[in-house]
Amino acid sequence: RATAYDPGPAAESPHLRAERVLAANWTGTSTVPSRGLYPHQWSWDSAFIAIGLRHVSPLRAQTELETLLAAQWGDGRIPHIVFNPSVPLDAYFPSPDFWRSSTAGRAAGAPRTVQTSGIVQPPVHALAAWLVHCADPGLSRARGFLAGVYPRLAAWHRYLLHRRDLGGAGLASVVHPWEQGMDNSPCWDAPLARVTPAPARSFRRADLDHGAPEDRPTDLDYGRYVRLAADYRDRGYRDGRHEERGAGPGEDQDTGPGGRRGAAPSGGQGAAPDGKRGPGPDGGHGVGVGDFAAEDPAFNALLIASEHALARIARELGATGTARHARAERLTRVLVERLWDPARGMFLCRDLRGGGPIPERCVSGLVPLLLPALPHDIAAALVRTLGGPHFGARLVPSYDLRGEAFDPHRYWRGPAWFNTGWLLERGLRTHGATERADALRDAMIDTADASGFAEYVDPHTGEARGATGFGWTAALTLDLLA
Ligand code: 9WN
Repeated sequence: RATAYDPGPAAESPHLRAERVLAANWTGTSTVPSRGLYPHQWSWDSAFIAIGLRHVSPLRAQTELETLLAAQWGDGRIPHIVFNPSVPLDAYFPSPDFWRSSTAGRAAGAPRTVQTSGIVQPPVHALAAWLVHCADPGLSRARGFLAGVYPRLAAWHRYLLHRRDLGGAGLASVVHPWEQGMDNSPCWDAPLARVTPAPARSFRRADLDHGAPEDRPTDLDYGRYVRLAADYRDRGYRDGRHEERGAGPGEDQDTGPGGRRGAAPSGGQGAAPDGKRGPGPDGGHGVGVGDFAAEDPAFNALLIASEHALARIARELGATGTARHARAERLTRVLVERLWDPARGMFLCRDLRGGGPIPERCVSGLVPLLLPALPHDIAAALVRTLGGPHFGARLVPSYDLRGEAFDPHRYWRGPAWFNTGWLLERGLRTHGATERADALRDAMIDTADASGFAEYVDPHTGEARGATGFGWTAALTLDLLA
């Protein structure tokens, strides 16, 4: 009932509605992406959620990241899902009994007490940690937030840059479409076509209890996701190329006070004595190597952005951060050399299992706009591509508006998502396209609120698809409003 102090719904703002979503999705130690569809903690969701949550409660935002990092594996990987033991097993597939992290992942240092998946997601975490710190440096220092997370974030980057350098050029690879986070993107159609799907009767898709089949990946996609994940699990979550020789170079000087190198749970990552990388691309099927391996521009751009953030964190902790900034700049150059496609004016994914560059325009190929050290001509080309015929909608589609596989409703095959929109808004601002950034920000705030904070929307009409009350949509709206 309205009182003098409660003026009622008319006075409610998008800010309050977004806050309410985050409150409803908060479990006490972290935030679920969606109460129905995704009832556990997801890795890159938590990073985006923390970025928004810092405007509501810096303490909750710090806790969000600390909870995730507490489930880190000994080899440095941050698992893509941390399971909530009080949620029934059949609420989400694949469940902990599929991943079997504490047994199958033992050699890789999976935690014993918490159940997780064994794959990873894009490394937004150091960027999130830095932004969360900046929201309330006093609280952060009083709690020792950065000193606590720094060694784990450093071990995470080390894992990606060494164990996951499957192409040998210095970039991190993903070994499953779920790792890149844009599961059924048309970029993955060709590499996935080589994967023999697990039989449909061997698993039950819990996602279809909550999502419309036409908004979700197909059964055939799922068969392939299951096959790849089961194969990786059955290899003990080992990462191939670098496994036998240990994870490489000693470039992590910026540990900062209290930042012990390799302070993540032990997993035996000895540095290669010579500090050099292994031989060039082998396109290979060496020991412990699976059927899917790819270099993705968004995954690597986020790693680079996070490496810049880690440099700032190191500086705050008393080190110089110089080596990390230099590494981020070097990786930016490698990203351009390896994945830039001048003809299309965007970055492409690279299929490491023999296919080379993947000639599909996916939103992932625009995300490097985020990087401050991107050469000017490349940033300018990306801005043009973003406004051109392939991506020029009010909200940025996840895939080429003119592409053969474009579908405005199906997940990562066309709908606009708010995390990629948020990254591109930052990218436009970073490279001086302020009006474009403002227009995108306004469109995202309006659509997020009007759609009930949808998981994704039709890029033309803004119509809600997937889940509503979605964590990162609400969180990033709060950040855009701040
Ligand atoms: C598999 C949680 C996650 C996001 C991903 C998104 C979707 C999961 C699924 O949901 O993936 O990880 O079950 O479809 O594609 O980006 O992190 O929100």
